[in-house]
Amino acid sequence: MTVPAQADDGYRLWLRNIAAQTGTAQVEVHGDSATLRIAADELRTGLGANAGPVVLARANDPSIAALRIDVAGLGTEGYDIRTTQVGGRSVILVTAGSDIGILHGAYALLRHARTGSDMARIGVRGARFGLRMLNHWDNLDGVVERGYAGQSLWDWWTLPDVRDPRYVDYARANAAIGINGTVVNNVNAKAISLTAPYIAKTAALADVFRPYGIKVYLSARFSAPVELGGLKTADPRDPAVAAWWKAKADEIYRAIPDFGGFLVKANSEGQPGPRDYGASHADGANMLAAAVAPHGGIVMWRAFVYADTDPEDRAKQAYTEFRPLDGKFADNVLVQVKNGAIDFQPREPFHPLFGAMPRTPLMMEFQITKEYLGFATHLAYLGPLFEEVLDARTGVRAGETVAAVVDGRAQGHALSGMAGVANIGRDRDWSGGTFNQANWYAFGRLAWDPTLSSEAIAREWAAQTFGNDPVIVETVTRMMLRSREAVVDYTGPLGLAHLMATGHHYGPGPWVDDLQRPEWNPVYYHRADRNGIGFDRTRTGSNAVAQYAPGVARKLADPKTTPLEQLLWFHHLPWDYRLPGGSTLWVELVRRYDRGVATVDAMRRDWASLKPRIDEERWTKTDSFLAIQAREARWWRDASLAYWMSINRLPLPAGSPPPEHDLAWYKAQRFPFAPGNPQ
Ligand code: GCW
Repeated sequence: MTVPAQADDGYRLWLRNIAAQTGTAQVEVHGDSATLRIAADELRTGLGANAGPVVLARANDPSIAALRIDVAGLGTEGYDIRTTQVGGRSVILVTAGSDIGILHGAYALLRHARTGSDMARIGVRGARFGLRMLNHWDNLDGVVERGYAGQSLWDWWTLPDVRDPRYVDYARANAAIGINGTVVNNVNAKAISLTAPYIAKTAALADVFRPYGIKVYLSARFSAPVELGGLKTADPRDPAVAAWWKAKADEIYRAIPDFGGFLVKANSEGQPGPRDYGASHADGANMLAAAVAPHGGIVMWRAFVYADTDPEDRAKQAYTEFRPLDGKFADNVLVQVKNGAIDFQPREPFHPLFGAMPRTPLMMEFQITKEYLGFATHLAYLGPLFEEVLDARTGVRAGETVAAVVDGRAQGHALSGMAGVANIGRDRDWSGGTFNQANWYAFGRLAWDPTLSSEAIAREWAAQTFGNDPVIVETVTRMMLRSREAVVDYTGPLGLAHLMATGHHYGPGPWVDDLQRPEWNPVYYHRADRNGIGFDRTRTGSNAVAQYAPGVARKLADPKTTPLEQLLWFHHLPWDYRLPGGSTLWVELVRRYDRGVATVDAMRRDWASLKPRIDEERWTKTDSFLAIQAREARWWRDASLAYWMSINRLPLPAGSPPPEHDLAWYKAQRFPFAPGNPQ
């Protein structure tokens, strides 16, 4: 019987050391820098004495130059790890073209030690995406929009004087999974972030992150020249506006010489932008890009736009607006596109812009925080969601995947990247629950290497988080791999989406039909009536399918060739529509709701079986969370079915239990202080 892991509050994330029991490793460093010192310290304390000796040296260091290790193909952050002879003895050599590359190599070595995998298999690794970025939706008052792990980690009030040691631990955790950038303030930005006192605060964070290879970026409020500069306009074509931004960029770079650049949410959900002046998104992005270009900065311009005045299917609007701008963006601009065309739903087809703007680097935006997947309490491992999108075939060029579009090499783009909306807060365990840490982890690992499987990532995370006990790793991995599909099943199966309650987005609200903007209402998305359900996005409806490449569009235009998982996303079908297996749409819908509930029950049983093997604190918290999830999965299922039945008047298939309450009860539920919804 394995001894249960020691007391653990989850603070250490994937950096739990095994060295305590076995002494420290022998590590020899050639050269000196803050980064190399970190790499050496991490290995000394993190590797057991049985490992090593380890040598850290740049490939051109005289001590190893004779080995002629070719690091040219590794990029500025990649590494080479090998067992070889240095100075007459056999060592594990971690080398790279840069100190940051060596640091990434050191973390890779630690990961292999902690997961018990074969050192010989580490080899040579370069990052596939250049920008691997967290987006913090953190407000300056400490509230995190869609954050469920407590207050913002950044204590803006005491910065820049107080450099909370947690900032260092944040950088360590991120560097260990390859993250190299962080946007520290919300995309719903306040101009005050660009004032001198706040620049100084951000500069303090940048100082802490720098040796870990992590750059800081800021969300920029487009109207800042008016709000801070007293100008009459923020029109990007106005020379005074451009000059204001240029001076602002110069000011920022004086404080933060390696400042990364700006992220912008423009003309979306009430944010100001170039469209306010009749200028295009390209005009806006290029004006900002010109301000940061002399310093090597970049602009990430979000494509998440939909207008309240536009009657077009919301799923089509970003494509309609951005595709004509392909080729019009400056070289240091990336267009940041959410994984799907609506909004981080538990499942969405990949965004049709991927593949459709070959002359523009497109940055992937995922949501790591679980706004639509049960907040912090539901166990939903997002690895399979990320993987599904990255692996999707665009149909534009032979074999092209979304990951290949984002990587941009085929198009010769110098920039590439992936952003994840962070799930990090001041909670002791950072992410509001142990399993949420896995989503942060999986995001980082896939941004480094999108060919990794979500299963492999789950395994390595489980081993580092709970210890390398095969029973734990097997059971935890099984729970994780089923979990996201369970959420899809009990919240919106068969391609249904956007059925949540208003504002806070907590719990079901498929009946909501009274919000000001049509596309804010769940009824807009499911279109259920007496006869059928689903959004017709074929030629007879919004024709959103035509935004995909012809081969993909053809498949999606026919319900028979549309994957069941996306059926009602693209089609409005009768309740008695026959599915390939022979059952009706209604029966299959109910079956999936039931399956979602049953999967959560199975996850609970799995977790219960691990009680003797997992430390008390983390076991109990997850156990309580699973109890919440089991209750809320039933609530989602029951409320949704009560509502669908009020519309279609169909009975439940035999064996499927009736909803616990009547529809009026579900409609009457209110959640005034649900988290993550800034007031
Ligand atoms: O998912 C929606 C969220 C908003 C968010 C917006 C966005 C930051 O509900 O809270 O605003 O997306 O991505 O801009």
